[in-house]
Amino acid sequence: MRPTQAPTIRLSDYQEPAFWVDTVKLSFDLDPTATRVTSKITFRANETRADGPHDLKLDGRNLKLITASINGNAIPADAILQDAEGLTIPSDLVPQDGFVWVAEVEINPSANTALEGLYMSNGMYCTQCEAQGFRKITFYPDRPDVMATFDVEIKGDAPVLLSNGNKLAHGIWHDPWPKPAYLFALVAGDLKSYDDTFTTASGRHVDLQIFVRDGDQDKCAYAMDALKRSMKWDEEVYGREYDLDLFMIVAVDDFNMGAMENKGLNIFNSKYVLASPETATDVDFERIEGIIAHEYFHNWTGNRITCRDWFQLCLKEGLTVFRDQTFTGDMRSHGVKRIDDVLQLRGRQFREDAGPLAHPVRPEEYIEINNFYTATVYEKGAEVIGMLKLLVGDENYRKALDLYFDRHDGQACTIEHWIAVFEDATGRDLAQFKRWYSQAGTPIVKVREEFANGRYTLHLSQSTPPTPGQPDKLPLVIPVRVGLLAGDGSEAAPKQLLELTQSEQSFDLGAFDEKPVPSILRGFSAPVILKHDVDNATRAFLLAHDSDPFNKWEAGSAYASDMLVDMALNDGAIDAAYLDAIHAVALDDTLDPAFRAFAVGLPSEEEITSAIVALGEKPDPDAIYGARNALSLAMAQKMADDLPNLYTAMQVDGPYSPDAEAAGKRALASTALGLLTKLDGGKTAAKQFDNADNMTLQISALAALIRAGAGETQSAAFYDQWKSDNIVLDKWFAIQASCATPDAGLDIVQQLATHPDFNWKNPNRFRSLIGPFAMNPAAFHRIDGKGYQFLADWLIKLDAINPQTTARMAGLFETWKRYDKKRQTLITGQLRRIADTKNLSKDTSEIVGKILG
Ligand code: 0A1
Ligand code: ZN
Repeated sequence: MRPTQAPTIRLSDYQEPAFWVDTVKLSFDLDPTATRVTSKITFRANETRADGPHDLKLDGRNLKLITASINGNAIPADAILQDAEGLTIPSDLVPQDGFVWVAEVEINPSANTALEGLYMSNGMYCTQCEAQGFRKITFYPDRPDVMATFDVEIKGDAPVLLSNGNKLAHGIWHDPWPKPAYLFALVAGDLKSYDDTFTTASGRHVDLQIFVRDGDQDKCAYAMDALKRSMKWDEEVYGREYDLDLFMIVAVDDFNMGAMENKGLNIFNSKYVLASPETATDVDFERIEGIIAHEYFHNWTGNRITCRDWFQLCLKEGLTVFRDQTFTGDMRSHGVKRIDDVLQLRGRQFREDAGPLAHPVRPEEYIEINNFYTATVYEKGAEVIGMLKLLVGDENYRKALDLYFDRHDGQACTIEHWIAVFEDATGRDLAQFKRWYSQAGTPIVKVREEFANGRYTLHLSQSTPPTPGQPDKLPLVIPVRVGLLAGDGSEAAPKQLLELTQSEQSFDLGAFDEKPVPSILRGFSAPVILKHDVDNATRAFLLAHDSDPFNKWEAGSAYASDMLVDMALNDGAIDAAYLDAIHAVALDDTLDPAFRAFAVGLPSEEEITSAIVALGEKPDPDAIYGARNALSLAMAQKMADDLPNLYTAMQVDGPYSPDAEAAGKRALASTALGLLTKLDGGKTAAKQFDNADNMTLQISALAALIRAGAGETQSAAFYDQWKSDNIVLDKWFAIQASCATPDAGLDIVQQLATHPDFNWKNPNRFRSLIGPFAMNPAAFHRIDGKGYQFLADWLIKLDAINPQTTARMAGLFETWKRYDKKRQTLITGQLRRIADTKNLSKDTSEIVGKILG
């Protein structure tokens, strides 16, 4: 492997800057290929840095420097040391107690295909500055602990000229809240706005605006409603009010991530804003609600209190994800939301934690920070907050958060500050708990039950497997929520929270007449792998009786998973008792349809693969695909008489509404449709497709047909109907790649990659084809290695124009060690080919290097 040239940045090397910044004035003269940016920056000495005199070091990439001055004195060109990463002005030209820096630079937004800094998207100017994009706009100490107020003037022809803060005049903006440069934003273009207002708890009138392309205004109502609900929720649940006169959201089509929380001017990937019943599914509506909330919540957790350095990313992301998850639970159903979140966590974060890219929630080193916007930082980061809340209790959690906002408003903080507010607010020592931030890997908790002399005891042990760079692990504080069920399914004792802090620990749970059935790790109270030998009868019992929705679902899911593993590895048989149990759940009208949809949906091929790997076996993607198909066919046959009724009962009358209840019904109807399609040759699905008046019904019918190896007519009709709507067209690409049968998959995606609408330079379009294909295990892991070659070809091509998205997608190869020798050789061959590519970005080089180990 080619050694990477880029330096490693370490948390232990953190040093405050030599100069702080108080104010920034920016003036933009917009031009698609030659935008001029003038910056006037007031620097102040950092009194704690007595190790001077200090040079002035400013970050800057791809900038053409026109002029620079300090306190009005032009700096001679030969006194400026400039390289690819920035410039240095020697200390003798830098007044050490503070000075005003003025510079003019020229940049080329049209040439910016990496979508970091200032770039063009469909004729509009927009920015992305997190993590280090501001340095592509002008020279600056581009680090989050440097916080300043910003004044911005934008000159350009566009009718809409936006930046952060409050609007003073057309193109003139003032942001009174000191912020790091990564929260800077600018948007200019021919945009239309969808407007509303919000009055905060203390009576501040806030104008709300969502900016979109002309014609898309009628797809903003849901996002606006979600925004208003988020604003209210943050006031009610966290006591946090909005702090400007204006809150704006802009939808852009070319965006590397989901959305960005720039102060007062959130920029969104258009697919997470625009929604109508005809174009967006129930899942899209829920995601839009969650992401709108997430970005809005950052106003306090991220913007008012930001991160001292990028190692502290989880300080804002873990907390903000936790907040958006709670919000969605409050808006919909906590039980169902928890199942969904854990599925994501296991599918993405456990996978990451078990492979070569494993890293702690607070990493200690990186080469490219953009590579650390990971499931571990975000999702495991949120789990850590959830555990903390569970351990200290709801009231103490609120007390600690109040203290956090009081104490640190306007500051750039670390995890140490965060932990300290909990220690100070609760008096609890969190030194051991803090290991969750530094120790990578998913802990394994083993359970042994003992019932002796009428007393019931749980013996728990914990261990965390080694991860790269961390061979030895210490015990963590693991909150284990436990319920005990009596033989009739009732709760035999009040539920308890056990705190597992040692490697091995026993918990005497009291005296009982008969051995209770434990329901362990209720609500998935900690992000661990639970190992507990439970027989199928107990699983069926828990599936029928557990009052905890998560564990009720988990019992059925584990039952199915064990069976599928046995089928895939040993040609094992289908257990009739499972079919009985799941049949009963499917028809149980006392249960929420959304819950039933999760319970009846089988574990994914990815989940079955992980379960096989956990047994130390090699997964065979075809056998897994076959086992899953066989079990769902058996389920369909078992429920044959009831499926049509269930399907009919779950139809929602009246105009489409994305609310949780209607969405839950449609989710169960779609599960039923998937099973029905196995019995009726696609008749019901074809009918649903023809009659669908909303995207949820239309696409679920198409998916069922494609999975059955059919649906060609419908796919063509879908394309014709939606070819001018990019967000829907992405779905068309994705559904064909993800639902393709193993044999057909590669041909289909190869053909789609030559489709005139496969505009691969657009990250959404690229992801919509390449991602779902690589997550379709039996199609991707073809034994001839052509799936791997396809992915590698596209990663190499994309890296030349967009390193960030390429690096993220290179992570699709992270599981190569799970597979047999032949596949391992094929995958590593492709990884080496990528690594050896000339001028490979440091983003992709870091990821591929780590995956290869
Ligand atoms: N902070 C944003 C996501 C985001 C992160 C990185 C980006 O570029 C590297 C862009 C956006 C969020 O959490 O929503
Ligand atoms: Zn975020």
